[in-house]
Amino acid sequence: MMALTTEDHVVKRSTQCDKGWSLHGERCFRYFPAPTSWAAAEKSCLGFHGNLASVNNADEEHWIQRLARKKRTWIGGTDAHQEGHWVWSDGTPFKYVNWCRKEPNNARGNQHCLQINYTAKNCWDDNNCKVRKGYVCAKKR
Ligand SMILES: [Ca+2]
Ligand SMILES: [Ca+2]
Repeated sequence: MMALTTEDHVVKRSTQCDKGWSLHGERCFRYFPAPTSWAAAEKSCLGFHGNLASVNNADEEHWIQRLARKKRTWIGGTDAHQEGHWVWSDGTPFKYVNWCRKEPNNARGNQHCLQINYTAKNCWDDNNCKVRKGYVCAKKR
């Protein structure tokens, strides 16, 4: 049996994702289908040393849409800290957006978390954070 050097391990880690995670760009992504509140989903992602996914461009969004099988899914956007001020839980600047028409509408004054794959257009909606749905985590590879 050939012994792996430390260097081999380093190379492997830098080019691949952990089992169950998929590489896209510089990050590893994973879809979790179990219905989960937004806060519990973020906590789950933190447990993997990641966050709920941020989306920075249309290419990344299409990747995440497919990963989530076009189902309504939590990702890392939230305006819970300040109404109307959307941030990503991983600290990425909130620049790219794909809101559905008339969204975010903060319905009933109680929608502070971002779901994707909303309506046939697969656009974004703000929803009640306590609603349970699948989620996508992302972390640096
Ligand atoms: Ca809101
Ligand atoms: Ca809404």
